Amino acid sequence: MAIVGRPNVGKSTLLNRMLGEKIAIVTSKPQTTRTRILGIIHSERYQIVFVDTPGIHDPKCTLDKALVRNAFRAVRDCDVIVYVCDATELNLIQLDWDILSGIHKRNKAPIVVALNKIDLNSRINLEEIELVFTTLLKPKLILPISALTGENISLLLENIVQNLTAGPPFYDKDVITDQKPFETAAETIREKVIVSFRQEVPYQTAVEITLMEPKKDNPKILHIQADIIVSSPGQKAMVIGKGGEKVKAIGTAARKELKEVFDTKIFLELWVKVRPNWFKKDLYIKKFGYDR
Ligand SMILES: Nc1nc2c(ncn2[C@@H]2O[C@H](COP(=O)(O)OP(=O)(O)O)[C@@H](O)[C@H]2O)c(=O)[nH]1
Ligand SMILES: [Mg+2]
Repeated sequence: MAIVGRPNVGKSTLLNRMLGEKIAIVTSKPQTTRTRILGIIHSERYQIVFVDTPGIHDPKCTLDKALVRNAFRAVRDCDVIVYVCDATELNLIQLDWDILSGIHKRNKAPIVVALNKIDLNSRINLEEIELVFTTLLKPKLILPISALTGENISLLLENIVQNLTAGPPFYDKDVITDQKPFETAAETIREKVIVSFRQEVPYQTAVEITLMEPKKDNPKILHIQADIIVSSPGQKAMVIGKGGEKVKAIGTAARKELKEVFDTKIFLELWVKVRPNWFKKDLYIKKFGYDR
């Protein structure tokens, strides 16, 4: 089943909430998620494979196009679609409807609409929203939820389970994501960069892990080397900061979280590198793993 919707509506938060673990990075900025991320829920009765997707929007550059492509790819082969909209942005509901129609053309799987962030807007007129969606598509359910507080999440999960098609389990019980350790490391570092900056830096940053192995002289410590890729010398100066302050803070925050994630001491080395306009170049988008 796939989680889709516009950027910043709370898709990754919902995935993490349903899994009870942080799999996908979450920030307050749109276009944080770049690839499809799998999360797997195991229970006695079922196994649900969730796909978190980048937000669907009007793509402006090569990277954006790849992100929207990744989202639609995930939609193509799933058996339930959870469409997330934002209860604080109901003025954009027409846009949601357009996207949902586009999805429906690609896949006729049952649709569950999750109206997220109701903790911020409890005075919604559900009937009005139902009217917008049911004129053409017939969603199985429109459910107000809060991914942040957990409201109605178990109800949502129940409805998803009811609409799943039965099949043999695909994954072992201890597998909860298809993200590889080096990808998790790169995403964790990228999250720390994104939250440290406004405007262009977050969208024009990539993280590439260049080394990840137990330290030679002390195998209990995981040695991670990563390049923070930016698209201009100005951005490089910003990410490094005065006297290296900024990159140091990013490193500290990332190391702290990576220690929890990998449950071991981390030796983290960060390098800031410029690849002019990398986000407009297919070669780099592929190299950094953002087109899949
Ligand atoms: N108040 C509130 N904020 C939320 C909720 N769900 C997500 N957010 C916030 O919305 C922002 C975007 O969330 P994210 O999961 O990254 O959105 P995505 O781009 O759709 O994956 C973050 O700042 C989240 O903390 C919710 O139910 N209530
Ligand atoms: Mg996301």
